[in-house]
Amino acid sequence: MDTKTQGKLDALYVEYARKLPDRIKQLNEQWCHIAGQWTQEAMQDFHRAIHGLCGSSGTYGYHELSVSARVLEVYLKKIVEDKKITDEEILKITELMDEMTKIFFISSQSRSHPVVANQIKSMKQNKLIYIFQKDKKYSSELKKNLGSMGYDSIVFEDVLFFSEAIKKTLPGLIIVDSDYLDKNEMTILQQLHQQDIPVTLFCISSHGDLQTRLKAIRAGSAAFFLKSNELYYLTKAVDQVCASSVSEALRVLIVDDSHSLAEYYSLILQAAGMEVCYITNPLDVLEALNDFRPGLLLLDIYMPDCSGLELAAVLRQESSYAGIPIVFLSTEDDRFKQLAALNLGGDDFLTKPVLPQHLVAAVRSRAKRASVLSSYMTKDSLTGLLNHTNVLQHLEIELSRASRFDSTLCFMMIDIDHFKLVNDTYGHVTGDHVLRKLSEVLLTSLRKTDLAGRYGGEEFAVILPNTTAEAAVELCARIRVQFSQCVFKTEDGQDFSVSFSAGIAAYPDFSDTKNLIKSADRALYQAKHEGRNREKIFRG
Ligand code: GH3
Ligand code: MG
Ligand code: MG
Repeated sequence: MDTKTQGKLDALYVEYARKLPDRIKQLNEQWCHIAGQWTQEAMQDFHRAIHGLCGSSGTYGYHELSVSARVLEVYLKKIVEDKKITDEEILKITELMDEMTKIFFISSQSRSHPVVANQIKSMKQNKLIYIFQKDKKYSSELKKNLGSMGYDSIVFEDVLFFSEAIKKTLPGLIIVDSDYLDKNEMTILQQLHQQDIPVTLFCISSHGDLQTRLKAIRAGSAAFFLKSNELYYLTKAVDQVCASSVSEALRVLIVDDSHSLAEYYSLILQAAGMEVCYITNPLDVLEALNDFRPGLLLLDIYMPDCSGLELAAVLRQESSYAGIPIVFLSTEDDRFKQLAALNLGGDDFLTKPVLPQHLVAAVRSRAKRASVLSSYMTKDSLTGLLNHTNVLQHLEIELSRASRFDSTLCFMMIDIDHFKLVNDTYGHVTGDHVLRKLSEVLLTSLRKTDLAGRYGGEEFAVILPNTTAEAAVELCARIRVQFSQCVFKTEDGQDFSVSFSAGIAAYPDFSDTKNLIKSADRALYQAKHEGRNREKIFRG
């Protein structure tokens, strides 16, 4: 973790410690007031305050205080639910308050400053891949492919070098040929697993029989690939596991009414390489979801105005947010409440105080699973780009954002020239290659915020937020030239290349999706009409 993040974390600790004595004092005053003049509302506020103290004090290293606040919190919860209080209960709470205050004064001297820096350092995405493979031709091809996607890989043929390397640097992924699974290497891999070392294992093999597949499973392999299949599928899967430079950093939206905790969590997640935005008012969530487009929501349960559970229920009823994973974060350790939270559409439940490494691991694993699942639903299976429906959905979202921020946006339709001829001359399989190549060129040429989709058979759509018509034309021309320079090979070794035509329309020239699409389509038609291999813009 960089020193800047550590500095900010330190500042949060100092600030928390500075305010804590006052906070304890205020809680005592609050309780004195309630004991003298009981109301249900005042009791709810008090319960919430103790609940907040319980979560935050644990996070900032006041463990004893957190434990004693938890005891008080559980007691208060029952009273809030009963909506009445007896004299004995008042006495008991006074006793628990005194106990907690005493513990605070005794334990604050010995507070442990959690070591955050080192724990998080190892949580960054690991882009190193070890390949265990004897077939030099295959491994060099694989290495090249992975390299083009931003991964470093090292090829091993010998177990000695491999076990030495593993001791020095852990890779993010190991790709092993099934030929190795009978020998010593297997033991090394099993040891990794037994030590709970988070390295994913992929198995590649020349044989797809059940015995080989079982061997792979027993070695802990997460996926199995036939070497005769195209490398495309393997590298795609690698990318899904390791998240490449092309795919966006994980975006997490935190909703927690405590400023200090929300900031603390965001620093931890940022240090682990994620993009984070937090809000402290749950009523701002829809706006934040729209503007920030998170891949995961970290939701505190107890908040004034609207609880995390209610918020989750609302989001689950809205189809555009139904797929977003939710991780609940709360001091709630009541199993039934947790189950209710999961029932309401939560994907996981973390109990405060959460250790930084648990927070990062939970967020990452939930987000990864959701993105694999949703990629099956939202992505085109041949190219991995957005599918037709999703292009339309995203265009809608981006347009409304552009209009709110008074910004520009371009929509681009791309259609491959004479593609029917490519299929007829070289075959459908070669045609599919061309489609995948175009999607690859698109993905590598676009910015993180741009969106590319397969609009139809050999038609592609690109959404370019924050882009003027002139810039879009320039970008399109660059992509077009790059694509037309790609050389394809037929099965009998013949070389050929392919071009495309494109139509562009811009917001605010056209202000709704329907007109934007229609105008881009018209421009495309014009480009075809004028001789293909060109881009046109429709100005109305
Ligand atoms: P133009 O330059 O006017 O666009 O001519 P074209 O031949 O590209 O246009 P047309 O719309 O007549 O043909 C599109 C072809 O795209 C027909 C169809 O077989 C092919 N196609 C559509 N989807 C796929 C696919 O998934 N794989 C392959 N290989 N071909 C596809
Ligand atoms: Mg077409
Ligand atoms: Mg075409």
